[in-house]
Formats: sequence, C-alpha cells, structure tokens
Amino acid sequence: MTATTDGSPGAVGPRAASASEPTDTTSAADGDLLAAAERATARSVEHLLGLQDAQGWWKGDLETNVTMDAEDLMLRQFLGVQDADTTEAAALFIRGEQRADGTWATFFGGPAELSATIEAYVALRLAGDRPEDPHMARASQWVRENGGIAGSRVFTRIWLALFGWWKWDDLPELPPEMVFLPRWFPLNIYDFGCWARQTIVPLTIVSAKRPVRPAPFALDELHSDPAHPNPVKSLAPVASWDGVFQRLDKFLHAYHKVAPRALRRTAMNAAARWIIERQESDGCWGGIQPPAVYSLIALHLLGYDLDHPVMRAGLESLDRFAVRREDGARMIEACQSPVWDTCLATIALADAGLSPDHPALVKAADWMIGEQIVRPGDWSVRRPGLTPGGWAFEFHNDNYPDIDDTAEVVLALRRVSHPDPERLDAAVERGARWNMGMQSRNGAWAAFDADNTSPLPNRLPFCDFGEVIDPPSADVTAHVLEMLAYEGKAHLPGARRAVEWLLAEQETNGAWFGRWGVNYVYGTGSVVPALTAAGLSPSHPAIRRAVSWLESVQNEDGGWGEDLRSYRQEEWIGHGVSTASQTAWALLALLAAGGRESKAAERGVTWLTETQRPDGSWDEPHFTGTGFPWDFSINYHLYRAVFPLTALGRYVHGEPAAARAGSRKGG
Ligand code: R04
Repeated sequence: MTATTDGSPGAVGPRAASASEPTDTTSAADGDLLAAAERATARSVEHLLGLQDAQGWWKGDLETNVTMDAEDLMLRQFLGVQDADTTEAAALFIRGEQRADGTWATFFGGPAELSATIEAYVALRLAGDRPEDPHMARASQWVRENGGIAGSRVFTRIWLALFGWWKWDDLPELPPEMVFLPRWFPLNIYDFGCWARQTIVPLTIVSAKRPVRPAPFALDELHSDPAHPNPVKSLAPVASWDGVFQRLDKFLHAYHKVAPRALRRTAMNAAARWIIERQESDGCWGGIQPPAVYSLIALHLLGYDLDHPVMRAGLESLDRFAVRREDGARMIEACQSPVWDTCLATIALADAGLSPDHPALVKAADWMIGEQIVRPGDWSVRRPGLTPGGWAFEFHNDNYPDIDDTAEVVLALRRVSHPDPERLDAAVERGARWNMGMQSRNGAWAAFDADNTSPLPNRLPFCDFGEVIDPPSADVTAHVLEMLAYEGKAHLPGARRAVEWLLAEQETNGAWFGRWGVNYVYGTGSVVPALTAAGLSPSHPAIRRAVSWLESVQNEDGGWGEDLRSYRQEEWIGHGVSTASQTAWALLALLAAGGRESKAAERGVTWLTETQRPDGSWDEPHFTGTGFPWDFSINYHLYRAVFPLTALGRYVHGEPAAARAGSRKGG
C-alpha cells in the first residue's frame, strides 16, 4: 500500500504504510530486537497496570523545584499556621535538594538559580537552621556573590517584603483597579494567560495592602551590600518600551499614595469576589499551587479569618499538594496531573496491544468521561458562543480546561471499546467540537485560551518570571491536529490551516519548538506523527528534514536527550543525556515517518530495551517537562512509564489503526 500524498486523511496512507507486521522482519538481528522489544513491552504493561488507581486514573508525582516548598513554609509563617512536623519534613526535602556548592537549581543537573537559592535559604532559616551552619553559609555566600536579594525575581522579593526583608516601595506596582479595565483596554486581566491572571489578581490586593509581619530574624547576609540593599538602576530611554513601562510604574507608585480610598476598597472587593468565584470544589484555585497561595494571603488581608470556609478549604487543599517520600521528606507538587497521566497511560496501553475492552482501559475511560467539563470558564470570555466540553489537567480545575488535555483525552477514549458507546461518542464529539472552537485566528492552538497574544503583559516590570501570555504552540497544535485526523476531520478547513501553520513554524534545522515539553525533541516528536496522521506523506520534505534532524542529534548510546538549557543556550539544542521519554518522542516521529526499519529507530529501541529496569519502568532523574521555558521545569514521574511504552508498542504493533471514527465516517 502506498502513502497518500494529496493530503487526504483517513484509513489509507502513512499509518497503514508504516504498520508493518511484527513477523515481517528480515534478519535474525531484527528478530532478536523485536523479541526484546516485545519482552520490554510486556514488562512495561505490567508495571503501568500496577500503578492504576482503583478509580481508574493514573497520577505520577509532579516534581518541580524547592520554591514550592519554601513558599509553602513562608505562607504558613505569614498566616501563623506553622506546625513543627510539617516544617521539619519540608526542611528535610529542601536540604536534600541542596548541592555541594550551597545552591539550589530549578531542575536536575541545572545551573544554580538565585531566586530558588534565596527562597530555600529563607525557608531553612524559618525551620531553625543557623546562618553559620556550613550548608547555610555556603548558600548565603553564593547569593551575595551573585547579585543578592536585589537580583532576585519579583515573586521572591514580594515574599521577602511580607516579612520586612525588602521594601514594598522597591517592588513594581500592581494596582487592584486593574480588575475594572474592560476587555478591550490594554492590560486588562484577560490579556494575561490564565495562570498569570489567577496569580496577579490576588497579588493586586497584596500590593495595595503592603503588609509586613516582621520575622524573628534579619536577613542582611543575603544582600550583596547591606548598606545599599537596592542599588539604583538608571531608567531606560523614554522612547523605548522598557522606558515607557518604567515610567508607568513610577506613575503607579505615585498613584498608590493618593489612590481614592473608596475606589481602592471597591476594587479590592471586586478582586476578592473574582477570586472566590473561582475557588474549586476542593478548595484550590486552578489546580495549581501559586494562585492558591496568593489567594489565601489576599483574602486573609481583607479580613477573612482562618476558619472562614473559603480559607479553611483553601488551606486544606494545599495539604493535598504534599507528597511524603520514604525518608519522611515532604515535597510539594506545583500541580497534579491525573487527567494528563490517565490519557497518556490509556494510549500507551492501547499501543502496547491491550485489548480495547480490557477492564483497565474501560475503567480509565469511565473516569475520564466523568471528568469532562460541561460549564463555561474564563476561556468563554474570548469564545462566548462556544459550547463547553473540554478536560482539565488536574482533578479540580473546572474553570480552566485545556486544549492539550482535551485532544489527548479524545485520542485516548477512541482507543477504548466502551460498553456504552453512545456515551463515549457524545463525550468525544463535545470535546472535539470544543477544541475546534478554541482555535486561534492564526490557525494554531494554545494551551488554555484563544488569541491570548497581547505583547503588553510581558513588558510590565512586574512580569520578570515565566510566561504571562498563552500564545499558540506547535506541540499543542500538533496534538489537536492528530486528534482531528483520527476523528476523520483532517480535511476540514481548520485542520488544513493547522497543517499550514505547522509547516511554516518548522525551524531551519528541521525541528519544532517544544513549549510544554523539553524541547525540540518534544516538539518534533509531537508534530511529525500529527502531520502524517493528517495525510502528509513520509516523503514530504518537511518530514524528511525532521527525520534528518533527529538522526543528527541521536546520542552515541542510541538514545535521545535534550537539556533544559536548550531554551537559552543553542549548544544544548537536541543535546543532553539520553532519557527514556525523549528517546520515546524521537521514536514516535521516526515510526510515524515510516522509519521502523531504520538504523536510528533500531538503535533507539535497543536503548529502551537495554535501559529498562527489572520492574518494567525506566529511571529518569532529568526533567523533560516544561511549565515555562527555562524558568519553570517539570519532572513528570509517569513520563518514564508511558512514553517508552507507546514507542515500543508502536514499534512492535505498528502505528495505531486509522481512527474508527474516521473510517466510520469514511474520512
Ligand atoms: C503538558 C501539557 C499540558 N498542559 C500544560 C499543563 C501543565 C501543568 O503543570 C503546570 C502548569 C502551570 N501553569 N502555571 C503554573 C504551572 C505549574 C505547573 C505556574 C507555575 C508557577 C507560577 C505560576 C503558575 F506545574 Br509562579 C499553567 C498544556
């Protein structure tokens, strides 16, 4: 069977062409590799099945960095709700993450990071560690030599200001009156990505209130020059963006002193109402830790006391973000990933050859269907007419379903034969429709929002950390396109525009940027299978260039790895220690491009079979997930179990068959 080259989706084409039967092997070496891959697949299936919760979901730990733990301790200190056991368990974790030079990084093997080191140091001091203890002295010396508190990010200095260690006047302003800006006005709250919006709305209250609850000790050892904690910086030229926003900030500082009391109060009350309306049923905000922490502080400052139901539920939800390790250490998850992990695990098990009516898959499908969000959310502001039907990443985040999870859940549900097929079909169709409605004007998809592309939020002096807008990305666009192709919708104009956008977005080296996974290996591993599913021939020049790029960056050992530093430092692009998930992503692209018999694919599969642990999983200390490129990195502990299985499964059994929906509807 030949691949289609006319761009038509459906049952024929690259999928079928590359789906060679396992018995098709020609040499003894191939046969050995196939047998090894089959054994590895079987072990990995057993391992993954053993991790499923009785309710049908999977959830691996979501590991980020010690700022989560430090901020949790600072919050408890600020609210006066510390307890010795929690403090010691958190301190144990933070100490365990410190490196020999006294610093902390924000990802495994990464460079020392000033803000994280300051926050971790402060948390340990709150836990009772003394400045003269050797591990503390090493940390403070490094901080002093690398810019001190003055060089840290705005968030870090806000935390310090709460305890009187930094002056509020030396922080950018974030006036609560912002919440009154209408949708069309620059810098209204809906110009920010949803995670930034949920963080800044509570911080407007904190910024207006400027609370100080002095801590039991000074922190002079963290200033490069304690006599001048905040060295004066000169203003950028008036005619530059930086100059304009610096002057806006100066104006807002002046305004802070004269802001009409009644207006401020009304604005803060409006912000509080906005926050409370968005509290989830389990007490958290957006399923992510930072908004929850700042919302609790803000509401507390407005007089909500600790046993107000909103506060109690919020504080209790924070405890559910804590993971206890075997050694007693307490690690805070920035966020929890059950929906994401469950759809990826379902896909992996289906790729591995589990029967579509296997009880584990049916259970997972039932659970996923129950998680579908059928009410409007913040996304409705930009798509008011669109019927809800997306999925969020977390257990509780009904206000912020995301496009990525929705695409993958739809792909996963289609791999299951459910005893109530109409129920599954209805959920899938609603999800696919919601995704189509969330397409941005440029033909691509972002994570949570449509057309969230204003350049202004990034210009605010306040926004010096992470991403603050949610523009479309290649990885999410690819996942939606792949889903549409399997749904038999690759011929629709929306899908064709996505193909064009992806082709235009390819880098000159042949790779695609990875926004939510590290980095070009993730982007390329997402885009190639989507383009071929949408009917692009494996011989299309874009696919060939992508394959060549992957082959050019394959490690000597046969695996693939790409360091997080690739987000800033070109020499790391495509390079890094081989990891299981990144090797799997590269393989997904090679297999989708018809390269099953290629040397590169065989070496990759060999790497996976040889590095598998006896229990069927893989070790993966390196972070391969991205929260914000460079600034916030994630080690998804289930990635090492799901992506290698998908890759091995597709190597053994071939690519997933063309979507049943697609064949049912005739493409
Ligand atoms: C893998 C793709 C699924 N989807 C993205 C979801 C990622 C989940 O992890 C996180 C998401 C987060 N958002 N915002 C934060 C965050 C952390 C995560 C966040 C972090 C720090 C600060 C404010 C917000 F772990 Br300060 C969306 C596409």
